[in-house]
Amino acid sequence: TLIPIRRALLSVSDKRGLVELARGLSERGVALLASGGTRSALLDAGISAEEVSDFTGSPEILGGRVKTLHPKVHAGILARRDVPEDLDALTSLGVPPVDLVVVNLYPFEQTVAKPGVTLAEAIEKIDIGGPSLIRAAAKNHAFVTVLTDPDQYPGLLEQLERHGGTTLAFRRGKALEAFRKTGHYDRAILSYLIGSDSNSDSEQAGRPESFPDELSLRFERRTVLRYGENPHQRAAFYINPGTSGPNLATARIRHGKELSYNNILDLDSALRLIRSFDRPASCVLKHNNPCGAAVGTTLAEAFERAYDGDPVSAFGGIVGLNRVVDLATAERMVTPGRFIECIVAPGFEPDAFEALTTRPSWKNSVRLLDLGAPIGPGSPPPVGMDLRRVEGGLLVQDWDTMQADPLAEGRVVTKRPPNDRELADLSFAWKVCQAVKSNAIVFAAEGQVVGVGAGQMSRLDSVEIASRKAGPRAAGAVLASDAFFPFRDGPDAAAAAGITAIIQPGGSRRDEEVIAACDEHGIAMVFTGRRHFRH
Ligand code: 93A
Repeated sequence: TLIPIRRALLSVSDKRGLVELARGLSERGVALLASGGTRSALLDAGISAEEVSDFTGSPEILGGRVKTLHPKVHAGILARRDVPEDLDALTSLGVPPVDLVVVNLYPFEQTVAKPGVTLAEAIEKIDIGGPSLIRAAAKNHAFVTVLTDPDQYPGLLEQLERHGGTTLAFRRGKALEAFRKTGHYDRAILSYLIGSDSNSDSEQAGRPESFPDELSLRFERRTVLRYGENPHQRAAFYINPGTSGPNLATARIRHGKELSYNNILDLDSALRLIRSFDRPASCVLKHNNPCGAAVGTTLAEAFERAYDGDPVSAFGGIVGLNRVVDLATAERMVTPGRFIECIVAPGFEPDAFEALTTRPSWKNSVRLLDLGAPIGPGSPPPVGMDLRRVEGGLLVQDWDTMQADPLAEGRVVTKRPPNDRELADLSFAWKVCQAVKSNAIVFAAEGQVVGVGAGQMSRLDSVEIASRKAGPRAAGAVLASDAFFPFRDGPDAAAAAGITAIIQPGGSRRDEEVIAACDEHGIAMVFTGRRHFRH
């Protein structure tokens, strides 16, 4: 599998390292072939190379649009060295095999990143010959070596020094890199062209027909994770580079071990929950559902009441906060008997950071994630769209966002309207409910979650779980439901637990029956007209 290199084709835009590489190849007796600009650069350095146009007998034409696109060039790269017919074809063309292809592409991304670049300028930077050379060499990597980046040059010279040729493992590695590069290059062209499309009809925007055929958002691998949801699953975390937060790409770990797959999922839900609140707010996540959430006059109070909502479940939870963590809040977190796995917040005061990272029982296990940006209803909306993998495909939808004031669009449907205290709690519970898995039921009182029923197949079961969690605290509390009640049994169970007001989207065939049940129980009910399923 060791292949010596006798002839190399060089065609590079980025001329870094070119001269050193060419000199190294020349010294080892490799014949060099180069496109116009590349050859000039070599001649300037005193290295001789044959010009591609002399090799093919065809001059560069169309202002350089066609310079290496020639059967002689591609035959020399693509011929299988173990197929006699391929070798015969080379002989009859009078073409020697090319064993090494060194290409880097027109700088498309750098060009379109410049302000004021025109479409025509961008299009001229779409490299055609370069990717063809790269893909041909990568396809034939059983015999041919392809280099696509100056950083790879020293490695090649080392191979030649050590083995007198390239190993299959080396060629295969570079071929993978090559296809990664050309794939990335085409995606960059596509995103640019989608972004610069001035024909998009504004009336069409948002209609399913106006969805792009391909998704243009870029994903870049941030880290390989230890494992996925379970230890037998491999996993990695990909981010959208260049976004402005607050999100998990802009957030930075300030302390603690690396995040796990499940940590990241929980942190995402924590951010979704706290971003709905203006007032100091905090939540505790377990298995991607909030077991506690609260607002307060201070952050310390909000945290205390969030943790206290269900202190048994909260142990080992993920805590989200929408204010910079101060010492008072940190001290409540490190209270003996409490344990938190991750804390995400817009920042940490130095004394709070100190308190959270020096306690012996804590410092090795807690992870502190700094959002580096404020979070709340005024934060920039999430970028791109919500993507979710299914076997054989991908589901794409808009992010489920929360209205700044859900009550503003709501309508009271019962005889008794909610009082001011109930209104405040309904708004609070509705915002929390958006972050709970369906069927979602949230009981809340005085800006504190007192019971949650999550992920049940029957809405009634969720009500019963929430009321069991709340116990006596359900008396006088309000209820939020992420979707309509299909029957009156849910409100009946809520009334039995002591619930005095309900917020839900409405829209059931049996709305009348459900409203009548609430009127019977003296419950005040608001329809929001907006559903927040979360699966
Ligand atoms: O315009 S092209 O797509 N037509 C070609 O046939 C072609 N062959 C190589 N651009 C082409 N290239 C690119 O030219 C290479 O990918 C490289 O980026 C650049 C090197 O040109 P020069 O050697 O003239 O500086």
